[in-house]
Amino acid sequence: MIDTTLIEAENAARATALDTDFAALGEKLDRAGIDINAIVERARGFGVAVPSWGTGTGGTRFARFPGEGEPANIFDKLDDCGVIHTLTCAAPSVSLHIPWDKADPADLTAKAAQYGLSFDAMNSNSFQDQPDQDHSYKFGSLSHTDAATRAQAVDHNLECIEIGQKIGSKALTVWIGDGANFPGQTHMGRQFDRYLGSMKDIYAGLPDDWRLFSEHKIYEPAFYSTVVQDWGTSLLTAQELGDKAMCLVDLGHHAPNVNIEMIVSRLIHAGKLGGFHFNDSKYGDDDLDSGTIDPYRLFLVWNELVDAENTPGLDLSHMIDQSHNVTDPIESLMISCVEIQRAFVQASLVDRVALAGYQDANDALMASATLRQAFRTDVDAILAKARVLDGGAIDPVAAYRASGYRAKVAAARPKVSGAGGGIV
Ligand SMILES: [Mn+2]
Repeated sequence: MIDTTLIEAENAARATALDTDFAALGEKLDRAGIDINAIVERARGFGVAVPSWGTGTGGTRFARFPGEGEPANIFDKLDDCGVIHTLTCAAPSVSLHIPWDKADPADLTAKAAQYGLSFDAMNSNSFQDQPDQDHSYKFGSLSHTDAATRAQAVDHNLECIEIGQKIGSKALTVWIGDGANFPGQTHMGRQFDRYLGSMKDIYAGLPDDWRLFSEHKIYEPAFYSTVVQDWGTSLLTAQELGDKAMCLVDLGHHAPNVNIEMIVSRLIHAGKLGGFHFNDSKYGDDDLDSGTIDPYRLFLVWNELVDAENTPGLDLSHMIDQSHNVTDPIESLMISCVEIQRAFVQASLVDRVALAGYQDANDALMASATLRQAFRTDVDAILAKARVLDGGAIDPVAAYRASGYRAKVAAARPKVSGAGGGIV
């Protein structure tokens, strides 16, 4: 979908500047005892999964303004994911949402293979009703008071596992919209017990080499209480289910100012951190592009992850979960991949021996300065070099715009209606 000669031409125009910047950064890092090429290799080994639903324009509770050439189906979405990975070389997998992305598994794997893509965690959907389903999720799904509704939601999750097995996925993420809008509407204890019962039924159908991710969220669509409202409930769930059950942290699913990096540290301690949904937010679950609102928070999360990367058994799924309302989703996702990779690389520059010394000596000033020194390091040249070595673009957005991809697919894909709201 993106011509390699175009990438080469775009890179040629930027090669000299990159070499100059790379050499200067290499010298600077060398003075700190860091081999820049080793960091480039770390950057090259980094990957984050793109959410299939993120390739379309999202929306708010009020409206959705569709863009030109939006993907009409999962195969269009995979084409868009292929563009993102081709240019950034940092998005080698895709996370699917069922039933939105339901298709013949053989066709899915064939399409993904065209771009060297694989499939990360499957996402189930019991927060909206499908046209052909018997029981409504208006008052809940896995925690519904009605056993038949719960069974329907369990069966849907088992179907997601079945589809995932055919396309090489190894995990299921469960996020439910269940909760309450009013005090007294539900019995919070009995509702949680029903949820756990349903999760146990799903867990019983989980293959041995799979993991089940429990994703917490403080509010929305329920505005008084949600069943899995925070990492404590998520941890309780994962611990009660068993070894294959882990917690997934979505950066936007907390109250403002919550110390998410500390949650990360605690879940690592418990051996229950399984995955991430990256995004950024100002107020709530804003699903804004990663690293665009609070890049330091993203860095601090990565600081914990890099610090713990040699922890036995720690195997994280890195995924994006964003909604793009006013930008071209491909551009937003490319920028997000690069910003998440940037935070990972910056966290890799932290002098951990020095930091531990300052911490042990209670030198608060130098400890925090050690972190900020890594965060302030401009690693653009490392990220660009990593992309070039893997055939990607020095400037992914510029190359994408030069390719005219969006105009090309706009001519081929049907126009999508903007009617109705729609958070995705
Ligand atoms: Mn999420």
